[in-house]
Amino acid sequence: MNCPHTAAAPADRGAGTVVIDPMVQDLDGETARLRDAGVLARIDLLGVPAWTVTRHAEARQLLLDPRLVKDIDAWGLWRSGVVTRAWPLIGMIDAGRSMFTVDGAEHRRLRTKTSQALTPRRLEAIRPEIEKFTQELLDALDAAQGDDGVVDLKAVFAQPLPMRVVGMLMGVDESQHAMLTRQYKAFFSMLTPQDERLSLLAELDVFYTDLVREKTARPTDDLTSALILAEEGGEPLTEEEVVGNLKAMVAAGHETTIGLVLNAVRALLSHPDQLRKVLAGEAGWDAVIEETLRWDTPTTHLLMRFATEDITVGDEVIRKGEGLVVSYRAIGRDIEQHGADADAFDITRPTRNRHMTFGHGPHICPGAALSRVEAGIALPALFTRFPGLRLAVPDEEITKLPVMTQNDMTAFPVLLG
Ligand code: STR
Repeated sequence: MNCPHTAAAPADRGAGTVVIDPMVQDLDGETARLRDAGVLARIDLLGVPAWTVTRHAEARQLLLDPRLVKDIDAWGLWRSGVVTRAWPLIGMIDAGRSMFTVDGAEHRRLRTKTSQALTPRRLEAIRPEIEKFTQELLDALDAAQGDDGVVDLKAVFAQPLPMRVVGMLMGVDESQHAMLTRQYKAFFSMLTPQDERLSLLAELDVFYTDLVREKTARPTDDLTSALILAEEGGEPLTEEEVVGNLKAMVAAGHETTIGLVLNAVRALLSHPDQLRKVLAGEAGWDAVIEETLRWDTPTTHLLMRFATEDITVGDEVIRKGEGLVVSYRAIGRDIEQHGADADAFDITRPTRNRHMTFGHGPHICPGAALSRVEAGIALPALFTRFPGLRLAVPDEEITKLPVMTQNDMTAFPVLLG
């Protein structure tokens, strides 16, 4: 078996294995194949075998199961040296010590301040700033129209907005936003050679470590400074832990929200009857946001958890040491959860709020409320300013970036009307 990224050929993957396409040529077809492969399906990630869970109910249960952990040292293929840092997806798992990679009591210690800073109530305080960024970027959209009137909604609007918001929150200066956008684009792209990915991750570590040292010397009112300062009577986070949380926040905070905003715009433009309902006030923007989160999840697959014991799921057993991916896109299309028409975008669907796109259990997305606030400001502002907004190319011509874990478009060319 051809397996270029690993030190040795992995064990037989069996006939039912779904090979995840690094070029993301047919996301809907792949999602359907995963669903057909079973509640628990075997997948191949660039030559590395893993399990994935494709159903809402079972994922919910597994995400609460303490026998599944984030610690990469619990992964048999890693311990045995079959998977190494040469594997292009390693940065999704071996991302440094942070709330993303630790479980149990230590996880609570790492995460509490971040989740407290991101409650709906606390977020009300930054709403005016998000509104201001949004208005500035709408002006930028207007100004960026080419001679043919075409402008890329991704590059000019959907991408910079979440970067500004998470930058403000974490205290990352605006002069660094373009660099970070470039680095994360290369990090996620499967076209980036692995040695380049590893060196850009090392550069980012230097950047974030410098930032944390600067905030340690001169704390401000951002979340990075708050993470550095000890709780009254409590243990402060180590520098490595602050850096880990900071990079997780910046990576997650900007990448996933791009998808949410763009996918919502795309869904509305391709379902004009539903857009009309929203603009007429017959349905809320919150319904658009929740149905988009369910139907076109920003995260396709979340890597990875490892079994510390054998875990039985229906007829299958995840053996101790094996890896489990959560396939959020397939879970959003689960017909048991959302009905036989789960593949249809319908903002009036009764189950639209009952999706699991932000995960479940201890690691549930701490930024969920923030992303809802961002999309809840950006979407109405965009359609109010440009009521004639439309795609500049046929919808079928929109392509996905070669990113295996995120649902990310290359570009989204629009006419502002
Ligand atoms: C990217 C690389 C890095 O330096 C740190 C992290 C940790 C958080 C991860 C992030 C990663 C990739 C995208 C993730 C994010 C948490 C939420 C986000 C997985 C590995 C999602 O897509 C849900």
